[in-house]
Amino acid sequence: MSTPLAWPSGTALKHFSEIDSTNEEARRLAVAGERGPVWIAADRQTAGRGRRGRVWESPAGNLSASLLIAPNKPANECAQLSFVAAIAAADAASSFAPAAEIKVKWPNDVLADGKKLAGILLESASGADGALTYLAVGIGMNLAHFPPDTEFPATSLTALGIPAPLQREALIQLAAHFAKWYDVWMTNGFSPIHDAWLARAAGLGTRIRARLTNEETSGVFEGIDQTGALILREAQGRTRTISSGEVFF
Ligand code: BT5
Repeated sequence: MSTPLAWPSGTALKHFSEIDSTNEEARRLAVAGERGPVWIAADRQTAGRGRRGRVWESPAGNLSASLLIAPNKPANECAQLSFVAAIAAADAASSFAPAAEIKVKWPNDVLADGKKLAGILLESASGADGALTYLAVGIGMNLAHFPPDTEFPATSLTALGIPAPLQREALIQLAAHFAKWYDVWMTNGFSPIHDAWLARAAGLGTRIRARLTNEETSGVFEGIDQTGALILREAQGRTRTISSGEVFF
């Protein structure tokens, strides 16, 4: 398949040189009635966020962007879009770093040569009927810089020896790949996304450590189920599915 380079038709773009968080801007736009699709990109974020209130370092030179959409699907199905985003970000990264080993790490990070290159944060709000009023798919990719002191080691395209693409070029790749995989998901559901994600999964079949809310466990990473939960074979062959947590190899 040739690399899609075109900006997805019908999708708007809002660019900021500096913003608190592109996910926060998506929320503000949604509150004001905007339903997208619109990509919100910033050269740098002053309050970039990760999951569970963690900080996402977003200096100028990296890619910080969020897609605001309102898929007409239930919230639990929309959560699958974090896997769509991970595959899209991995494909975009591969287009710039064809020689690097680009993998996805559960639940939705992108690794380059075993280190974190990109992170994904989905945020949404639902109406009284339970349907999503908006979804923000936030993606940060380390084009030029990475923080040196993270719990899980990080990297950037520059650190891999690749001249960092301009943020605009990286965003076009990301938006194009996301649109391609979003269409696959809309048309055929999660199954092809599940397969595409597993084909890129880091640590599959190896022993991993999983940190859950109140405990840590370890076992063999056997795959993900049809909801995206991680399947872990613990000692004594007991299989467990984990729907949220952190994993370490
Ligand atoms: C994530 O969280 O990986 C989700 C990151 C999402 C960022 C995008 S940027 C556009 C949009 N707007 C936002 O405000 N956010 C989204 P998590 O898995 O919780 O990882 C956070 C952890 O990764 C931190 O606690 C650090 O240890 C580490 N970290 C922080 N900045 C990093 C970076 N630039 N590269 C690699 N690791 C980083």
